[in-house]
Amino acid sequence: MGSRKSNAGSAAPAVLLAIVILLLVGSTLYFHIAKTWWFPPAITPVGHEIDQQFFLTLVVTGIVFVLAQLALAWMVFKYRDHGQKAHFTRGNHALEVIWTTATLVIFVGLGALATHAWGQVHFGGVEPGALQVEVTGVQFTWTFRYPGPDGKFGKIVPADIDASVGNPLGLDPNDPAGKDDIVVPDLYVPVNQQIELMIRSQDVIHSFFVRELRIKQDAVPGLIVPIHFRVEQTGDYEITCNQLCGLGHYHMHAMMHVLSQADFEQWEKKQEAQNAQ
Ligand SMILES: [Cu+2]
Repeated sequence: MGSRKSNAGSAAPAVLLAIVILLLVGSTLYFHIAKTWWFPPAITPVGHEIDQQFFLTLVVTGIVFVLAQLALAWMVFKYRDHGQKAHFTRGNHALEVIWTTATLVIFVGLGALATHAWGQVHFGGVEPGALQVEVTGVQFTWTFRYPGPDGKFGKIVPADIDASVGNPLGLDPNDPAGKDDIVVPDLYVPVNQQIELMIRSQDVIHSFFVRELRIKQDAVPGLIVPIHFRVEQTGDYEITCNQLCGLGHYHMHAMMHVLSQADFEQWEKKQEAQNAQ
C-alpha cells in the first residue's frame, strides 16, 4: 500500500501561480514607486508632516508586503504537488508570538509617531490673528461667511434661511453684527496666515475635503467643528464633499482661492463695498 506513488502532479500550475504572484508584486511596486495616480503635493506644513508619516507607513508595510508575497510564491512552488502525502501540522507557537508582537509594535509605533501631526490639526490652539471663516454645507452646495469689518458674525435664525431671496444662511436682518457679513460661494484665504474654519451643516452630514490641505472634516448638523491650517503657496484648489450626502453629492463642490495678502485685502474690500450698496 504505502509505497505506491499515485497522481504525481505537474509543476505547471504551481509555477504559473508563483509567476502571477510575482507579477502582482512587481506591478504594485511599480505604481507606488512611479507615483502613477498619486495625490497632489501638500500645501501646508502639517500636510508635509502627514505625507512623511504616510510615506513611512507605506515603506514599512511595503517591505512586509513584498517579503510575505515573495515567501508565498516560493512556498507555492516548493510545496507543489509531487504526489507526496500531505501531513498535518499544528503550526509554530514561537513564530505566532513573534509576528503578532512585531505587528503590534509596528502598528502602535506608527500610531504614536503620527500623534504629533494629528494633534496639531485637532488639538493645537489657534494663533491670535487667525482669519475666521464659517463654512456651511447644505445639499448640495458650500457657503462661506466672513465676519466683515466689525469682526463679528451676525446671528443666524433658521426660520430666515431662504436661498431664493439671497439669504442661504438665515442671517437675522435685525442683528447689526450681520449687516456687514460677507457670504460667498467660494473660499478666499490669504497665503501664509493661519485660517480657522468653523464647519457647519444645515441638513445632513457633509464632509469638507481639500486634497492639498490633507484635511477632511465632517460637517455635522448641530455642531460647529473648528479646523485650522496655514497655506504656503497661492493657487486654486478644489473643495469637495466627502460624505455621500444625497443624489447631488457628486456635484457638491466649491473652490478655495489662496491669494497673496494684498490680493486678499483687495478682494475683501470689494466684497465690503458690495455689501454697503
Ligand atoms: Cu455633501
